[in-house]
Amino acid sequence: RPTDDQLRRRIAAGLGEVRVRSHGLTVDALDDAELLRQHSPLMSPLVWDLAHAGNYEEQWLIRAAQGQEAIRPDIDVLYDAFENPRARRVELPLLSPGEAQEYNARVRRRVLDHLDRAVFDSGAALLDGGFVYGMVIQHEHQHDETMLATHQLRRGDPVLREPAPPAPPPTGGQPAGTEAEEVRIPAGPFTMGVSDEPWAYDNERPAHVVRLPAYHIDTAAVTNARYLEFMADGGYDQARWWSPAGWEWRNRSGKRSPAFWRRDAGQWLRRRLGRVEPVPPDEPVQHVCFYEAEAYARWAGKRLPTEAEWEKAARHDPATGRSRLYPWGDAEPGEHHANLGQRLLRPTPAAAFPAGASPYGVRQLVGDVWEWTATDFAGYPGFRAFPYREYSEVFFGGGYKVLRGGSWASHPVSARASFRNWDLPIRRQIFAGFRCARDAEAA
Ligand code: AVJ
Ligand code: FE
Repeated sequence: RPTDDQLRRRIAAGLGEVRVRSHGLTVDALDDAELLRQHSPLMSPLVWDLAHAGNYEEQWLIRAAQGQEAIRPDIDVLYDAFENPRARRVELPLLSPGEAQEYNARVRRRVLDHLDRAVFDSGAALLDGGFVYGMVIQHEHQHDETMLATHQLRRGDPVLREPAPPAPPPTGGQPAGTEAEEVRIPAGPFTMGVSDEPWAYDNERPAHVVRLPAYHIDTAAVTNARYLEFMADGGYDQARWWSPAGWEWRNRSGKRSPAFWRRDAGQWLRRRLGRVEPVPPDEPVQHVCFYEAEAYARWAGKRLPTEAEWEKAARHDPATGRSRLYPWGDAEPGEHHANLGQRLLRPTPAAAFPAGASPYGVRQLVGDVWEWTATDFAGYPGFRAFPYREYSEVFFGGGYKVLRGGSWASHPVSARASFRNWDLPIRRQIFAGFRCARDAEAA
C-alpha cells in the first residue's frame, strides 16, 4: 500500500492532470458562445460539464472529506444531474465560462491547501486509500469523455489538435488479421469484480466467484470492414437478425449505418471531430448502438458476450487462478498496452497491441472502443451503495446495458478491467463498438 505521502502526490498530480484535460476540451478550445451552446439535445453545454466537475469536487472533497465550509451551496441545484435533464441545462442561469474557471480554481486551491493534512488510514471509509479523491479525479475524466462526445456531435471546423504523427500501433510479429479469430475459454470458475482495489467504484464490488460454461470469444473487436459486409448483405433490412426491440429501433430511427457515416460517390465517409475521412477498414467499428451490435452478431452466427464472459476473458489467469487488474497483468497501462487517454483521437486498428493481450490471447479489451455486452446493468451479489446511491444504484433495473473496456478517450485511471460503464441500448454518441462470442460445443 502507498504511504500517505505517496498518495498525496499521486492525488495532486491526478487533479492537476485532469483539469488540464478539461480545459483543453473547453476554455482552451472554444469561444464562450460555443461553450454555452447546446450542440445536441443528448448533451450538456460544455460549460455545464466544466462547472459540474468543480461543484462535485466542492461537495465531495471540501465538504464531505475535508469538513470545510461550503463555497457556493447556492449553485448545487444547477449542477445536479438529476434535477436537470441534459436537454434543459442550456436554459439554466449557468456560470459563464470565465466564472466557471474562477470557481473551479477557487475550489481547487482549498482542496490542495487541505490535502497536506489529509490522513488516509483513519478508518474513515470515504478516505481509505484516498478513495474519495480518486472518485473525484475519475469523475472529471468521465466528464471529459462525455465532453469529447459533445465535440463529436458538434458541427463546425475541427478545434482539437491531432497528435502528430499518429504513430502506427504495434501489431506484433504477424500481420494484423492473421491471429486466431476467436479463442475457446474452458468452463470453470473465475473471480469477477474486486474487493481490495482502493479506487474501484461500488458497482465493481465485491469480488465474487462466477462459474461459466465453455465459450468462444473473438480476439479482436469487429472492424469497419466486417461491419460493411453486414451492411452490404442487407443486414439493416432483415428482421431476422434483429431482436424485436432492435427492429423497432431500426424502424423508428431510420438508421442504416453507424452514426457519423455518410455515403459519397460509392464510398463510405465518416465525420470524426469535424474532419471527414474515408471509413478506415481496419479500425473497430464505432458509434453503433447495442441493437446494431446485437444484429451484427446474430448475422455473423454469434452473439454478444455477457459481462461475465468479457471479464473472464480479460482478467482470469488460468495459470494462477487469479483475476488480474488489467488483461496484461497488474502493471499500470503504458503506451504499448492500450490506446487510452485521448493520446490519439481515434481507435487504432483491430488486433493491435500484442503486449496488451490477456492470458487467453484476447486483444484490445482495454482501450480503443467501449464494448457492448449482453448484460443489463445491476449490482453484484453483496452490492452496497457507496458513497452515494446516485452513482450506480439508481440505474440498476433501468434498462441500461453494460459496456466494458474503456475507449481511446478514457483515462488510464479508470481503465482497470473491472470497471463498468452503462448506457441505454439506443445510444450511439459514445465511443462504443463490440466483439462477438458464442457458446462452445460440449467437450
Ligand atoms: C458511468 C459514464 C455512465 O456519465 O453518466 C458522471 C459517470 N456519474 N457523473 C455518466 C458519471 C456521475 C456516468 N457513466
Ligand atoms: Fe457527473
